[in-house]
Amino acid sequence: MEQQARETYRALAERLLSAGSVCVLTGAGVSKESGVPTFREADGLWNKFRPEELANVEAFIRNPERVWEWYTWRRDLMSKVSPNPGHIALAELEQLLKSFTLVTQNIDNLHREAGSSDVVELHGNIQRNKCQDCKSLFLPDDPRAAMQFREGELPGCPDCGKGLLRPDVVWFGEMLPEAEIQRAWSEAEQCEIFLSVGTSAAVYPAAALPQIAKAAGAYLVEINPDRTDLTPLADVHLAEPSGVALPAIVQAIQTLDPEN
Ligand code: BJW
Repeated sequence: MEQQARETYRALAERLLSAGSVCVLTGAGVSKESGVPTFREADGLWNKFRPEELANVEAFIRNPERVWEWYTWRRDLMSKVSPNPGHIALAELEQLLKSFTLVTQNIDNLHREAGSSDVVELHGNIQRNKCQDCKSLFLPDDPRAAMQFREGELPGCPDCGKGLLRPDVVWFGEMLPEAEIQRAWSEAEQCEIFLSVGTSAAVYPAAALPQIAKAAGAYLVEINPDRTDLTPLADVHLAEPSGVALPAIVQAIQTLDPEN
């Protein structure tokens, strides 16, 4: 690492160690190095598939088989990948810092698999199902529910007996889970440092969180190899993959504070 980059990471490590509270928002870019595709990059999902046919309720009502086929493919893909050094570094930061909140837009469960114990999932989790009608939730190991879609066999809700099960993810036009968005909002408002990592910051309300943090006086750090609409607002833009930048931050903290 060059001297100037080393100095940037050292200065950030000092700020993080002395901060009262740190809030991190992650997006699809954090899981890219694990092999999970992003959405809006040239090779992203929304350049191959139409969100209006797959990620909204009307599409599910019109053609549940098509939506289930797509989510079964993605569930299968996500079940085969592992956390990368970026996920692991975030789990380490939870241990190293005084007060640390991890908010994610990702549905892939990789933050938990990496060891993060407290993850605020804004867009749900692909491992769970929920009933489209009565909203009952079903965990992957629930013995009552036929959790998987098989061709010609749409899973029905064992609670209400009427609705279709669907993946417990947030589609366009749907509200985010109330407790999660409220917690993320209040952490963004009161944190001293906000890190926006691997997200295009294009989808609201998640994209408002770094803006809220900055407006409330937080030091804003963006980690993304590319520029986004957020970049001009950021106090520091680390133009690196998160699997490089986040472990470098952890290493800089450990160098400053060898007890950890
Ligand atoms: C790396 C990297 C590496 C690459 N390291 N980085 C007009 C204005 C404002 C808002 C709206 C509007 N029209 C409609 C809306 C609302 C809408 C919205 O925001 N739309 C925008 C697109 C304009 N939002 C909603 O509908 C939300 N609900 C809502 O607002 O409710 C209130 C309401 C109710 C009724 C009517 C209207 C409003 C719900 C949003 C749900 C989003 N759902 C998805 C799918 C989830 C399930 C699934 O996965 O199938 O969530 S869409 C998709 O986008 C997914 C993601 O979580 C989300 C964000 O994407 P993310 O994570 O930022 O990924 P990318 O691909 O965009 O970016 C990746 C980044 O990584 C890139 O920048 C790379 O450079 C970077 N990168 N490698 C670090 N190694």
